[in-house]
Amino acid sequence: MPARPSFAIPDLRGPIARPAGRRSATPSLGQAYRPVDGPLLQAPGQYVLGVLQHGVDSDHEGPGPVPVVEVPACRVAMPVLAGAPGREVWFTDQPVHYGQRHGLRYAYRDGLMFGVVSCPAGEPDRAAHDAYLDIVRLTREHGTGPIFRVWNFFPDINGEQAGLERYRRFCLGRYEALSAAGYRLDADLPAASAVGTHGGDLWIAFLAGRGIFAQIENPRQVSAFRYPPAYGPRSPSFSRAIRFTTPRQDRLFISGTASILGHRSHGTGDPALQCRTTADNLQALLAAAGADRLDRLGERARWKIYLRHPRQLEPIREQLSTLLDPASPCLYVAGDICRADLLLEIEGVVDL
Ligand code: 3EB
Repeated sequence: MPARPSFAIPDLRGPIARPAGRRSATPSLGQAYRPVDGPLLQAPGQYVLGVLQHGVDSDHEGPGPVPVVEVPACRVAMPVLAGAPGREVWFTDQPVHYGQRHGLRYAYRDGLMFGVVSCPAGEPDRAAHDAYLDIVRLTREHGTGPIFRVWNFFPDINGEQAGLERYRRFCLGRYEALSAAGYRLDADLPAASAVGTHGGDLWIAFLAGRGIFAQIENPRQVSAFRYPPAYGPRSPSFSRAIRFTTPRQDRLFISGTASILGHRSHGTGDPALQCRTTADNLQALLAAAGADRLDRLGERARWKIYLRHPRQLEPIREQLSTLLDPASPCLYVAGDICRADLLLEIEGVVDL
């Protein structure tokens, strides 16, 4: 089991891209769950940054349902189970430039970037390391702010490989890349989700932008970047939530949140207890961010719920309908949570 990765680690230390000079205000950022077979945009004056597409059988399948070729789209094999339509669209209020570089597809406008990268997932540590370095390079070249929200998807996340769980290998590569890039654990880490798919490549989607960032940790949970070594040779490099503030908006990006108290999984084998604990964790995080209560956020919140066992959909959905505000859109998808004993994980975006 390597405590260190087998690859060379370049030194990318330096400021997290804050170039001098006059700049335009960061454009506004919008998010919506849209039907897979309908138009991407909802209204005039909206411009698509990118798409997180659930509910495809494989990322190698056919031309697929994303109609606009240059739009960065993360297409992952995670069946849509219920709730809101299965295509998460990120958009802005200014026309964007679409580009492609080192296998990354991105959309960029005035310091704001959404991007997607995929690569073979055979060695998750190396794949994560290289993908994160490419993302850091691209954002620095464009002078965006830091990466503040990341989605990580790859197959067989709980499988063992040469004596180390694939998720822990992924964490190793991500840690080495972000620390080489000068991201400080207790200040700069993005909000994240890391979920297992049913096949295909490693997919990483990210948002980076210029604005004011606040890292928010959960008082009920040990920060993931401080988990003890029992959970892997390098701890998971993410913040529990990032508050992103620009002159035009104030948003809370909530990482995948699960039934963990301190650093321990809680309610192993008990989906009802895991639901309550996860909701309590979300509630504590919202309180730490000064947000309203979970059960009265209405359309100011949008949630995505990852379920390990699709057969547990109905009881979990029924229970969450009493814990989350029914007016908050919820998308349920199938995915493997990155600890083998966890049954669900909930991520969200909240307008403050
Ligand atoms: C946890 O809290 C549960 O490795 O990026 C949730 C969100 C989890 C993100 C990640 C992992 C990650 O440790 C798992």
